[in-house]
Amino acid sequence: MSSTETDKKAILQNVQVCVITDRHLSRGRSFVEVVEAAVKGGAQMVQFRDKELPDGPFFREAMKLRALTRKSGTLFIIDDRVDVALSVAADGVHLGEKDLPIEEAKKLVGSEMILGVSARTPQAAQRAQERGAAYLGVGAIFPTGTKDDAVHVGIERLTQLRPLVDIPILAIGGITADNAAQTIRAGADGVAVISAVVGADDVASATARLLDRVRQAKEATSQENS
Ligand code: TZP
Ligand code: MG
Repeated sequence: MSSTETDKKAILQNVQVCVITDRHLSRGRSFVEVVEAAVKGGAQMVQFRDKELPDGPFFREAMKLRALTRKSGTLFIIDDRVDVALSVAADGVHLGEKDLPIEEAKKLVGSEMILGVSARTPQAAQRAQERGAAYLGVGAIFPTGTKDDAVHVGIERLTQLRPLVDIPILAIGGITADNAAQTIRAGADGVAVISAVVGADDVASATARLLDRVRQAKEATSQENS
């Protein structure tokens, strides 16, 4: 394993907050502005997600975000687009049910790139891990208006999936600073959020507040378990 690969995997084990972009919820702020603020607030992972930009503009935006996340040492993940993840040398790519199958993506990206996979069921979670997923996104934990086709699975799903895999689980869907601790207590290692952060008045403070809640909950859970 190269040292960058080791660093990447080490950061991944400790991701507490992943901020995901959304053009419609950003209140006119650019992707760069939102991501800069999220990084300032302490997000350890950023996912560039946009379902509308054509290839060229998506690539150029991804290049800008790659440059700034490289400077801060923040993990940079691209949603859906394996090709763009490769061309901008992202740290990883996130795949959902309707995206390229994990084993096909793995053939393209090799072992250096982090593969994040959305999983809702025990079968999907175990399969994803077996096929090389490095982390899971599990949700929607709470109801959300951000993703039209999100299925609300409830917080118990985290407790059900936790013992089945040993890769990090990021809870997603309707997560806020007020309910984030519950997801950690239920078994998540960290949270992935859109509206609670990118739609906030102050993106950096919203990120920092969320991070604080996750950190406290993780400390409390690890003390209880020791
Ligand atoms: N996948 C499952 S729920 C969701 C995604 C992308 C939306 C999360 O957005 P929010 O605003 O944090 O609920
Ligand atoms: Mg997808």
